[in-house]
Amino acid sequence: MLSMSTQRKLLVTSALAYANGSLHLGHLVEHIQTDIWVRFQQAQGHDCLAVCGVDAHGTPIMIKAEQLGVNPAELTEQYRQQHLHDFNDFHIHYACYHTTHSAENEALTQTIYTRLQANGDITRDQIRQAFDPKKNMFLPDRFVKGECPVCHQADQYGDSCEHCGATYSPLELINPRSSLTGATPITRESEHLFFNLPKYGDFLQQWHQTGHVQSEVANKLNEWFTAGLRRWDISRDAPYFGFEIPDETDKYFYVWLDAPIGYMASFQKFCQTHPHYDFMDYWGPDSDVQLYHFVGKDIMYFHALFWPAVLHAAGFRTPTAIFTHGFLTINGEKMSKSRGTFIQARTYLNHLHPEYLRYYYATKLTNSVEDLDLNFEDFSQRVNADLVGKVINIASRCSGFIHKHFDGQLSSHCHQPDLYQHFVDAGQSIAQCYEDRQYRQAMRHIMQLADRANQYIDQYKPWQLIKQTSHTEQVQQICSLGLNLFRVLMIYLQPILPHTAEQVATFLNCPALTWEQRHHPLLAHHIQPFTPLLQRIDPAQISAMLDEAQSTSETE
Ligand code: B3M
Ligand code: ZN
Repeated sequence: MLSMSTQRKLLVTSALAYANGSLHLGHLVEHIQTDIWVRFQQAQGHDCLAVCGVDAHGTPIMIKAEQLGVNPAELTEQYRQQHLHDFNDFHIHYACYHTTHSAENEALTQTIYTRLQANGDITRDQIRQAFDPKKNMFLPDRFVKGECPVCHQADQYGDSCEHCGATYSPLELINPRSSLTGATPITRESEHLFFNLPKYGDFLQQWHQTGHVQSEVANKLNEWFTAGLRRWDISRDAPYFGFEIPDETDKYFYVWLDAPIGYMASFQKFCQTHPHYDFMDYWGPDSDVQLYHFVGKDIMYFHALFWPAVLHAAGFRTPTAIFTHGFLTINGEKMSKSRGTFIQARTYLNHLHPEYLRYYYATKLTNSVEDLDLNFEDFSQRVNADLVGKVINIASRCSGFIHKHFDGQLSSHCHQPDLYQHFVDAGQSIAQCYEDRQYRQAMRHIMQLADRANQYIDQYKPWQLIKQTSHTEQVQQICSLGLNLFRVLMIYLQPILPHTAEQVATFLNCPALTWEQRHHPLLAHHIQPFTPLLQRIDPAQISAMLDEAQSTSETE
């Protein structure tokens, strides 16, 4: 175990998914990336917690609840439960998976807003917006559609054109219409509240230049500084599903103000049942806890600009770092319902082992913002060749001899101490790859070790040696070392394959597979009978999943 002086305290988050839809394989890129990193930190002996939850507010959720004839709070709670079930089955663990529609989040949002007001950071201004006269509500940009004012492509959203990339205001669309009622929107003025983001420009530039964001993100953020920071509109008019702004009439906090505060609320909810964790120890201005947010590149803007400025202005600590990742593509393209590649988490779980996807994503994930592609042929090939053919195969090749000829007893002698030490020493660089979120590199290194273990078994051929009674003891030593090398590999794969790692600890009748355990080989040790741990993927499983995805998309 680490000494208390080197033990780190970490709080890690994933983005709060909107509570108006099921989790899909795209969401899982981030949640698996986060869970692997958290499990790695825990395997190192650090006090590392992950919190998350659902993002419950905003117009889309309000509209969906209305269309379904249910209360938005009930709808978001149903999705929160569904997400939790999916996470559980993917072995993704959050210390608390809360909701932004909570008393904790409302109180924290009000505290932060009151402090921003006290700083003089909140101002008021009239703005002109698209208003649906039939629905009697202001329309968010994505609820107005029309002809792009630049390339004249029809049926474009009110904020940007998917055809030519132009950005504009909904009021500039040609022949605009409300996507809620089809009505032609009118322009109406209303008073909005703004956060003085430009006041924190110098703080943010300094924050970006001191390692809190990846370099490619810092470069992107520079573009926004060059364009000039603008005050941030943090209010929305009724009707809206969110928190009412104190001392205002029919005005609500914009969903993106209270959404990241949801990280704080989720941790506060956790503290309510874990009294030895102190909220201000983690979120106070002098906190020495390391706070990391994993986010997708589409929402890096909110997490690297608004969020640190709001935290700093309100007198709370700022994040240690924002870890930004790319998007998932399937067979080289965006997930698409029409192409049958919009795959929900539950659809995958109905047909395939969750740790296959955890492993496959790990073989693709780096600490850059580049996208990662899921190709199902490659997916099957990698899982079958690497996990089943290389790693699990070591155990199945060796355990038979140990049970059939040695009654489950491992040798008291390490056949090749240098080879075992080589595996132990690799733990340093593999740990660094995990720490740096270079999972692809870590998987390559681990599979190289698996090749080395299989070469060792092939070199000594226990299946031939066992036929010569004079070599019986050597067979026990060779297979015992094979199983100890397998155990070290599973220690390194534990963050990826947590459930299989637990099964291996049971099979090898040993303590949980932590990093430190690799220094203690199992000698003169009794093991349990080997049970098949991971099976090869059958192509029929993939096609059954894709058929279900297609039919799910058609019925939605
Ligand atoms: N709900 C967008 C998304 O689902 C938004 C994230 C909030 S994180 C505070 O990716
Ligand atoms: Zn256009």
